[in-house]
Amino acid sequence: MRFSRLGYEVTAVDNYFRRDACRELDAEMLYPVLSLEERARIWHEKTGKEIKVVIGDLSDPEVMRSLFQPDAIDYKWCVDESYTGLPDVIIHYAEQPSAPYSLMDYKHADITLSNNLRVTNNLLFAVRDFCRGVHIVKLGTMGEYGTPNIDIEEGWIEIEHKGRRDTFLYPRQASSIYHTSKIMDTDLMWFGVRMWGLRVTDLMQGPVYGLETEEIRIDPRFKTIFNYDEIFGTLINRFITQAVVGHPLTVYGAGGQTRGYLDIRDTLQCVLAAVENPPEPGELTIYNQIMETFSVNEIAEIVHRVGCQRGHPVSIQQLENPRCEAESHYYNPTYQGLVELGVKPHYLTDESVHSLFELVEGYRDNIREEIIFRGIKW
Ligand code: USQ
Repeated sequence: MRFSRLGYEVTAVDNYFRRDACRELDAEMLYPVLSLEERARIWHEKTGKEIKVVIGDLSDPEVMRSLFQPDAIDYKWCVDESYTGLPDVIIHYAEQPSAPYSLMDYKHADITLSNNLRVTNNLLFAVRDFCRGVHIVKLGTMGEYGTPNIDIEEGWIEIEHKGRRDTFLYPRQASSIYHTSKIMDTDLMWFGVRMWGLRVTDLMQGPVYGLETEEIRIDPRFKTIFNYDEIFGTLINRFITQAVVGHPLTVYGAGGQTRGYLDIRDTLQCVLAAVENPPEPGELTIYNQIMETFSVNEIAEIVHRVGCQRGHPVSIQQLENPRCEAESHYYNPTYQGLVELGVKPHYLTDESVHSLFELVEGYRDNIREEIIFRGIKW
């Protein structure tokens, strides 16, 4: 919707993986979200702009490749006669995104690895075979780096070894099968860049929070998916939902786990900045897509403070950590690249937490306490 508003011709491809998984795992979203087709129809009604929707599973190479056959998508609506039907930019979000999901059992680990790696591989080959000049924007994750005891650079590190120097991908060591699949994605992309001169931007994103985008103001039915359950919910969204329903905030272990966070509005700004600043052919550009860092305890304190101000009896509970991760560690990532491209961060202030509370409070009756914590173990 953001790109469409800015005048880009957009095609969205999805197989409803996440919605289906939410239903199967009894981890429903905070509110229902319309189908892509419905949203595209309302978008057209409200803005006069068209978003093409294709429903298909991109882990099937034939489905992926069909998108690159110029006749596959009806593009006659395009007035520019030089238009080929092939994209200029591909934004690759088509992945199983949850760490707990990937560690539920061997089947979910298998779904995660096969979906994520096959989609990435299918994309690489389709781009190699049909449109090498296209810019791929790939959603990576800060979790690829893990929590090393040295500063985290933006993607690359220069190493001096026995008197010689070279630049390498920054060392990766993830703590879930999901995060490990993203390391493998990065390796696949880097291979395509080196072998075939592809142009790739990898966005190393931290946990996202919030649900308020500019598009909601056009119509509230454009809200994005919001999960608060243990599998698909991320920390800040979860804590705010817990506070609203009177469930103790679920701090895992000692709560010193520090991560880089960002507001959903900044996610959109970052993807746009990446699209507007493409790398050269044969270049892999990596940005750390976070705006500030917090420990779990710091987030719990903010949510506790603001929740109490709003009349919620918020309590904090330290649970035995179901994950295998460092609970007290050094964390100093660099994240200047996207800000230098003009991204203006929205920070997590008491005021912004108040507005998140307000939005979630509106759906209080939908919150199901029993899906908040079930203890999926690593
Ligand atoms: N945590 C708690 N209590 C909870 C939930 C989480 O203490 O109730 C802790 C976790 O143990 C972890 C931290 O909070 O240390 C963040 O957990 P999260 O569930 O918010 O985020 P994570 O599993 O790391 O994954 C999320 C997204 C994933 C994205 C990643 C960015 O689901 O798609 O890649 O954030 S990052 O973590 O930077 O790799």
